Amino acid sequence: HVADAHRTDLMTITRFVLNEQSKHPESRGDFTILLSHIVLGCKFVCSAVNKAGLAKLLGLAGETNVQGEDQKKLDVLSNEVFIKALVSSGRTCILVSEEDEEATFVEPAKRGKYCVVFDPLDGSSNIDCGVSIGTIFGIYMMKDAHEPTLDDVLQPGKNMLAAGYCMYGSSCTLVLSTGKGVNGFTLDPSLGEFILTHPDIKIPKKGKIYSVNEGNAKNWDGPTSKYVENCKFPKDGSSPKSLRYIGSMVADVHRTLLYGGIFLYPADKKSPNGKLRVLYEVFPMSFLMEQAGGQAFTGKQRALDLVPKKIHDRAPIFLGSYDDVEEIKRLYAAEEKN
Ligand code: P6P
Repeated sequence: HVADAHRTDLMTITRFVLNEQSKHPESRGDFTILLSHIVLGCKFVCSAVNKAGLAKLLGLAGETNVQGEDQKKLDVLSNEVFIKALVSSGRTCILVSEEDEEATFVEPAKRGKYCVVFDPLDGSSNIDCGVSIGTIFGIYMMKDAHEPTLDDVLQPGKNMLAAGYCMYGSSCTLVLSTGKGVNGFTLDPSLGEFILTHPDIKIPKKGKIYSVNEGNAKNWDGPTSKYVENCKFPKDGSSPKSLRYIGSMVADVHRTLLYGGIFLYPADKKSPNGKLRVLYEVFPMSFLMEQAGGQAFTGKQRALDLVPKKIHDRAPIFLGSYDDVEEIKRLYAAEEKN
């Protein structure tokens, strides 16, 4: 029935968000305008990533072009596209990007009330071998109408108004939540529109897959080691879980969201706060997981309750199916007691 709807009643992401926003009588369309600029950035990156394979011929990003000029690397190019799109939307006041050491404060003339945190091209080290990569983003409302400061983006993830990712893989899929569930949209290149293809995504309560970089096992703490051991040698006689690890967060999280299971990037002796960044990796993915009926845990607390101190803070993360994350919470709680 989605195919039929696609044929005649095009539910584009813009229409979908307009419908959702129209339920807020006070909304003036600012959020819809902001989102349409994020969508524009995703369409651009999708096109650039798909051409990346031909880069040598076309002299596109990351290569030297026919004039021998160094083209920008895709992640740098993507960052510039998103910064420009977000500033030109006239709806943002602060931008935090994985690519930029400092936050971008939008000039007063173009300022709006939203703060956007994003990783323009997460997993970009995987581009050359064709593995799916993605853009991850989260949206806060500035704390109150004043001169914007970093405090406006150092908010707990639970304060986010929306979060999402766009995965550049065999198809270009944008997964979004504005706090009322999770919906997935697939880019129809012939229309240049994202069409609703995955309405109201719910993650299975329990999964059969665990997703972690086993290469770090030497450095894991007790609870993580015990949890992974239980995945491989279940004590209750159930069948072992399968290991699936792509090493590109958007791809691993997208599979977890659709198939169920758990994604882990734990702390370890080398990196006591894990590797993944709080604002634009941990928070958006945790927001989506909770909205889809799953949960997200840092080893100490609910991930969305964390209050970042710096814009590039890292945190350990365990996210996915409700029951699977519950299991790791039990192991950390037991460790607390000892
Ligand atoms: P590791 C990619 O570099 C990334 O930031 C995430 O997309 C991915 O989940 C993680 O790092 C992979 O890290 O240490 O397993 O290679």
